Amino acid sequence: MKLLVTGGCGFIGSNFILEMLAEYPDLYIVNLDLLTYAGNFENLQDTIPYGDRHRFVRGDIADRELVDSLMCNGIDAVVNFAAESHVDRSIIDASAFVRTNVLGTQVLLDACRRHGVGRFVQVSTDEVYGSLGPDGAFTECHPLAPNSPYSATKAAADLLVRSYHKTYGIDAVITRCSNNYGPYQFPEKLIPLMITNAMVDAPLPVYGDGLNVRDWIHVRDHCRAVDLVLRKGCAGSVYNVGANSEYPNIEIVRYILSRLGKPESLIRFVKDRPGHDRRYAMDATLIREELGWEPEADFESGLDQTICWYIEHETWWRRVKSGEYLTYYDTWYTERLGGKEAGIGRGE
Ligand code: NAD
Ligand code: TDX
Repeated sequence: MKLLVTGGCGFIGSNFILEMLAEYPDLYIVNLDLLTYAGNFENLQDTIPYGDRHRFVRGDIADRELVDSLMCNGIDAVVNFAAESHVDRSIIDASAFVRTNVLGTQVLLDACRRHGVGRFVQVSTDEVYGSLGPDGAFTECHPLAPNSPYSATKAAADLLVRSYHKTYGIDAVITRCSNNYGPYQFPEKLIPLMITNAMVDAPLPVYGDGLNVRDWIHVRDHCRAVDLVLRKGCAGSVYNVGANSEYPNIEIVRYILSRLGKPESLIRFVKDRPGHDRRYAMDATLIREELGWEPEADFESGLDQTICWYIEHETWWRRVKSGEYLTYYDTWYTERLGGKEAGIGRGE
């Protein structure tokens, strides 16, 4: 099988490629990634032993010519991880989100159509459903009600995928997963941001009252779900993915501090994220019952392993937390934390 994986140098894409190469000796992967601020070729160092079974192409999923040239070389299936993925950045400027998440998906779908690609997997998110009250969980039938520019572009992409299936008969499937954690996550997201800030005694910015709830899943469990959907999912279906692991943000932040032996005085309750969804929770009954998927990681030990990974990979995240990251950190956190404190978070 020859698979085109987009966004394979990001957090989930790189974990997926490594898992897939190890699992399937007959699999060849073309990895199309633009290497934006979030893409890091270092994440794929462990693919070296796999030789030509992993081929990296630097480029844009919205570049029609390039995508066409890759697809005309006998691609059997596409897994689309490539995206602008951070809600806060989409609040600062949504332009790149519209280009990559919406236009990029359309370009990939058009190329699949032209070249008769057998299967298209769109990696989407629980955020397309909007926000939940204190009870219940999102099923695949929940109406789409995205609240951030990020989630609006992901929802738009999902609708394009649906329409290409209905209109042109493209064999497409959508996964919608809850919040991932694990190795190689970019330290702008809650868990790696809190771990890496705490490690250098920088303040930990918690939005609002810290009681927003997220439903956490280990990245490897998400990757196994995407693999199952790729191989066995029913064309035209949506599959929710989640591990029934809901926690308020503040509980996670306190847990990280206790594991690192750092004081809770590092916590700062800061101005909330605009449009901040209160709670996400996924009902993953369909993928469990239809495809037999089960999450393996338990949250506490998965988080402990993740904390250890960031302790052991300090060179990795220190390199990542430089350059463009500093500009972003200043733009988003300076006012929230006060100039001097933001400086500590950027490593001064
Ligand atoms: P990430 O930001 O870590 O990685 C995104 C990757 O896409 C990067 O390697 C980047 O270089 C690449 N990319 C961006 N624009 C591109 C373009 N125009 N052309 C080619 N490559 C481009 O994101 P992630 O957390 O790994 O998320 C991967 C996918 O999973 C996204 O589609 C996201 O919406 C979805 N998702 C993420 C989570 C989560 O908790 N992180 C949860 C559910 C769904
Ligand atoms: O500094 C922070 N302080 C804080 O309180 C950051 C960065 C986050 N938070 C809160 C906001 C959320 O309630 O933590 C929670 C998690 O935030 P993020 O890590 O930014 O994730 P979220 O907005 O929930 O979106 C994530 O899950 C769904 C991914 O980034 C998306 O790509 C995915 O689609």
